[in-house]
Amino acid sequence: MSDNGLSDLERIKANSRLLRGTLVESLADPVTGAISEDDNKLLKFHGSYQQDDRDLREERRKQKLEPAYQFMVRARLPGGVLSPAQWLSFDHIARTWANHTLRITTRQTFQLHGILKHDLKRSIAAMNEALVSTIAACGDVNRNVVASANPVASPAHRLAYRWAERLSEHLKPKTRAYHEIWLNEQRVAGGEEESEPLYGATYLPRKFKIGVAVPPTNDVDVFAQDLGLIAIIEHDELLGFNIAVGGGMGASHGDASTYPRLGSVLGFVEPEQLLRTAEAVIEVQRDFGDRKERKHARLKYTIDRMGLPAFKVELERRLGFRLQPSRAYRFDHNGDRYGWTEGDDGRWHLTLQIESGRVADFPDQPHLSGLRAIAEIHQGDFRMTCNQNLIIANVPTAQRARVDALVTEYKLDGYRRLSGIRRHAVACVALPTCGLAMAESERYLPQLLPKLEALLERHGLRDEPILLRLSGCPNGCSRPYLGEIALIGRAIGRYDLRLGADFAGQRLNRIVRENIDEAEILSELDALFARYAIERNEDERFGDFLVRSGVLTSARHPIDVEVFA
Ligand code: SRM
Ligand code: SF4
Repeated sequence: MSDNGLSDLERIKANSRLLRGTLVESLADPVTGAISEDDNKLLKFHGSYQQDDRDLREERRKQKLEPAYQFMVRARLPGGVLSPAQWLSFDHIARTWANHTLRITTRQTFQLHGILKHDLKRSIAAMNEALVSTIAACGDVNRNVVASANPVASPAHRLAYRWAERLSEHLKPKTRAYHEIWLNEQRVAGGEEESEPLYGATYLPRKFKIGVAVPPTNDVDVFAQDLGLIAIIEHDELLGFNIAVGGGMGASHGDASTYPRLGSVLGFVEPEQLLRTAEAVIEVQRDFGDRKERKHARLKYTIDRMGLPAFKVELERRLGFRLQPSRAYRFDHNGDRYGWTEGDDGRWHLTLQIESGRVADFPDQPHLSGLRAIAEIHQGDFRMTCNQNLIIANVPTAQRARVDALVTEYKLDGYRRLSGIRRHAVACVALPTCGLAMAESERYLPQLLPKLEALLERHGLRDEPILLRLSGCPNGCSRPYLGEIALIGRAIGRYDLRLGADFAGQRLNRIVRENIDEAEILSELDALFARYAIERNEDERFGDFLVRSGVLTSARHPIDVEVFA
């Protein structure tokens, strides 16, 4: 903490000359594979994290070597859309400088892992050559704006996606630091006068996330966003958006002052009011957010401290207009629809399941090569989903058979045989790259799923859709507090079991058992599956059953979406 009580990061941001710090010097230092601690923090704003391979940590320590430093790079792809040419560029970067995998994230973009310091600049430059930036993919700014992954069911869906793109662009930091550091832009005379009109020199107190959902699909988990936008569409016309504020997942074990929170629906705005409304929400957070304690700095805590009515008054004061009452909407599901669907314009979209979003050449499953082969012939685009899956989108009818043949050849056709729980399983990255992981997640999912499937099968529930979310720690990158079943890592092999969210992302789950191992998890779930199979009402989802049947007791914080207006 600095002398004035502000968090250290506030000092680093203030002294950074709009995110420059000494990144150029740190990157050039040949003595270490790492960069300086302060630059490390600034690097996030540029879309990259310094990590080290945790599988190798102990061995390298014994050998008195520095940790195996490497960098993760996250792209900024609003709405998760990229062209085949861009796919091929990412594929090339992954195979040349990263760990030969592409990782689709829960915010529908790519992460590349395992890039060494001396390859970082050329990797980021190569992404920019493909017209994809990484600026503000991480850091205390507005991040990649997510949008429902099928924006082509009607012209209004297409418009909702365009708004995600516009928001992302509009709220981007204005500093030229990124261009200077990664793209060799020369600093222009008078550059000292450069400013950040929206963010100011210290940017936001914490990360900020926006998502656009198109009911009835809540595939983006709109209530987990700092600013959730619910598209209101009538007769194929986009009327505007309900806005939900203060969603967020992150919490810390054993600290009740941190908690997941669902966004509160505050009102409705018309499309032409949207950019200004998003800016004003960000301004309130910028000016009222906690800059002393980063644990309490997200918008959700700002709102809970101010109170929702006071937050709304402050927001409307800045806007100079009143929000309209929120409009009726209905979400009925989360998750992705696998297989082929036809768009309004006669083009086709194929949703593939990508387990934990990891695109790699696995033994017997050459997915990275397969998607490269598809990108080479594909005439439409690719769309990543917030459930870490992939849509081969906008395929002309004449090309469907060709795509299908490649999907089969490269064993990307697993989506045809998925159990209900596998269709809806999401796991965060966790070990070995995530520095905050307490337990396995992505690497545990393939072991856990067959065991859960065996239990479900035994109770006749194989095809029952159930939202399963795994996170290696309580930060909640797989949005586990919205899982009908969720495991949250405590230590290697040990998890908190949470149950009872709904299927549409509108109710948080509750903690049922703390710090248990796999045997206890399976035995707990076995008993509940048995009851569910016998006692459920027709079409009743697992999470809803657990709540109705009284299996779950009450929660500390509100667990349902609050509609304030
Ligand atoms: Fe996350 C931190 C991975 C979505 C909440 N997240 C991290 C870091 C960068 C670890 C770190 O700080 O050192 C992880 C890097 C792991 C690695 O090795 O790649 C990481 N988060 C991810 C991804 C890749 C998970 C995935 O498996 O797909 C997702 C990337 C999203 C993107 O493309 O931008 C990812 N993270 C999320 C989400 C889900 C979402 O946004 O919809 C959340 C919960 C929503 C929220 O923000 O409240 C989330 N990540 C966090 C937090 C907790 C924030 C908080 O308010 O407490 C942290 C830790 C932090 O910020 O201090 C974190
Ligand atoms: Fe890492 Fe925790 Fe996020 Fe998983 S939930 S990626 S373990 S920070």
